This record gives sequence, C-alpha cells and structure tokens, in this order.
Amino acid sequence: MKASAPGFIRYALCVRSQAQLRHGCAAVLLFCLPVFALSNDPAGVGSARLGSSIPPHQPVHASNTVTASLRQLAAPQGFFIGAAVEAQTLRDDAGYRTVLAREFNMLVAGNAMKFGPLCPQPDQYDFTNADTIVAFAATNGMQVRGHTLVWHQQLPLWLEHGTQTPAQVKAILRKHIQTLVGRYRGRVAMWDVVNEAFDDNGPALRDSFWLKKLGPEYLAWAFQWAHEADPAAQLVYNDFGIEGMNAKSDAALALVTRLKAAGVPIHAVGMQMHITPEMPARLAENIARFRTAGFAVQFTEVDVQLPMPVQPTALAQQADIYRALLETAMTSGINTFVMWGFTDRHSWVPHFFKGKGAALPFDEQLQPKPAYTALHAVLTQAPSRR
Ligand code: 9MR
Repeated sequence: MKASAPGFIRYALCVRSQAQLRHGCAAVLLFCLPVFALSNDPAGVGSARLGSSIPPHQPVHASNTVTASLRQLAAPQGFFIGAAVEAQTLRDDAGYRTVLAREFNMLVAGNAMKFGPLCPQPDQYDFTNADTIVAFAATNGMQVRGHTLVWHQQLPLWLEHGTQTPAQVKAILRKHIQTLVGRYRGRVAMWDVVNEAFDDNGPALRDSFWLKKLGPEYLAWAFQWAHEADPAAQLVYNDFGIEGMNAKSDAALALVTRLKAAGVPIHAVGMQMHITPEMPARLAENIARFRTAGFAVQFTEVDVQLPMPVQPTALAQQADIYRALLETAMTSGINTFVMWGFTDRHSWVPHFFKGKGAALPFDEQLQPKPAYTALHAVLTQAPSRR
C-alpha cells in the first residue's frame, strides 16, 4: 500500500501503547569487528562524523554463493545502507545482532529516541535504550540517524494531556531537543528534526499537538535548536507520501524551501518509503527537484509490504521494487538508504496492516530473500554506473 493510499491512515490510528515501547535495562552485548575509516565525506556532513567502517571479511551466503555483505559493497562507494532497530531486540536476539553488524553501516532507533519513550515523567530521561543503540553502532563502525525530535505521536502523556501554556510547551520542546541532541553530539550524524508535519494525504500542515500549541513557527524553532545543540549534525525533514510527485510533496518542497530561504538550518529531506510493490509516481523527477532546491535526499524508512501468506511471485515483485528503489537512489545522488528494520522477524507492518507483512529483505529465519539478492546485485553493479 502506498503511503498516500487511504489504508495508510490506519497506521496513525493504531499507535501501540507506550508501555509496550519501554524496555528494561540489560547489559549490552557488542561486537568487536575490525574496522577502517573512509577518507571521503559521502553524506556531506563532515568526514570525522561520517567516516564509515566495515568489517573486512564477513562473508554472507546468498543464492548459494559466498560474497561480500551489503555494507562491504556500499561503504567504498560512500553509500550508507541502514536499518531501524529496537534496543530490546539487540539485547535479546544474537542472530539479529550478527546480521545487523555484518550487513549495515547505518542504524536508526525505531522507537528509543522518541520523546514519550525517552521521557515518561517531566525531566526524567531514561537513555538506556538509546545508549544501547548508539553504543552498538560505535562498536560496529556504523553511523546513527537520530529519529525523531518533533512528532505528533509517541508524546509523553504528561505533555500530551498536560495543562502547560504555549510558552511552557515552547520551553519544554527546546529543552528536550537540546538535551537529546546535546547528549549525542558527535555520535549521531543526522537527525529527523521534524517528522510528518503534514496531514496524511497533505498538503495542509497537520493539526498536531505542536501546531495547536505553538503555531507553525515550531518548525523553524526545532531546526534552530537542534543546530545550536550540534552544529555539525545534518538536519532532516522526514515524511511519508512525499516520495512521488503529488500535492503533498509539492507542499513539502515549498515548506523546506521557505525555511531554508529564511536562514533556518535544514539540510535534507527524508522520504520514508513505506510502500506496496508499486513505485512512487515519478520518483527520480521528485528527488531531482528537492536536490535542485539545495537539499540532500535520503530514503529513511523503506519497506515493501506484501499480502500474507506470501507467494513466490510476490517476493519476486518485491525484489524488483527494492532493486528499482536502490538503483534510483544511486543514480539520483542519494547516499542514504535506510530500511524500517531488516528482518520479517521484527517489523511494524503485520501489527499495523491486517493481512500484510514480509516487507523486509530478510525472512523470519534471518535468511536473505530475493529482495536481498536484488539489493546486493545493485550494489555490486553500481560502481560501473556511477
Ligand atoms: O516502528 C514504530 C512502531 O514500533 C511504533 O509503534 C510506531 C508508533 O506510531 O512508530 C513506528 O515507527 C514509525 C516512525 O517512527 C515514523 N514513520 C512511520 C513508522 C512506522 O509507523
């Protein structure tokens, strides 16, 4: 289902309880893979920050061949291939950790850096899960995307249902952004500063908690506060349904262009890319117009959901979409391709879309699917095309 299709709205209505998202403490089991640093600056945010690293020899079996992993193919091309992760899963699932460290050179916290899960009581932050993810990334030579500073979902209940005045809400948001970005300064390369500010189907701004309390100025303030807390971080506007040419992406382009022209530190646009096996309309053309306006473009939450039970023809169709997405990214100047998870063992899709699933390139047994083989082939062939 494309993000703009009516059914996608369901996901906004089905927020899991925040209790489900709070995870307990446990020791972090980490890998110690040898690494080397890249000398280029692929994401344009400073080589010290994004000097990527890969394990030198971690072969993977895909299609009965022994070959390099995705990150081993991506890193020399200055490319970041990433996945969203949950800290509890990192702690509990050794197979998950192994595949993650072997295949990816970028991580994003699926939930651990959201305001509600991080700050269940006023001024009481629990960084356990976020720290777990950032430490795993550092140990395994991976970059971290921060997700997300300002969103209408997963807010702390004390705030969402509180009686704070607009001035107090402004001070709370500023403190939150500066606490979080400040803590990970130098360790989180890029932040989704504002997430999903537009209505599900656009083009109007979402009548969110933030818009109601603060008015549209909250958008510029959030970027400014994040920039103050870490001037080297790449700051991103992230949304769904802005992948193709449509009224919502028109509105997003107009917004980020207006902010940039006003001197707001906004550097990139994240296209989430939660889709069905159908390409967004005129994707390359849409990416090009954001880049022409001066923004880096990233694919930030890629998954391609299928009807369940999954059929071989659907897996082949899904592989074609993953192939086309990565090819489009690599031929459009994009260097960040992050999936919303990597294994069907842990994915939001079956929980939010009845009868849908199998959206990621590894199956529930952590075995590579045709989609993995497709990604691998694109990365293998890419140097000759770039
Ligand atoms: O994957 C996240 C899931 O575990 C949460 O329950 C959900 C809450 O709405 O958020 C999911 O992540 C979302 C992301 O933060 C923003 N874009 C859409 C993602 C999938 O819903």
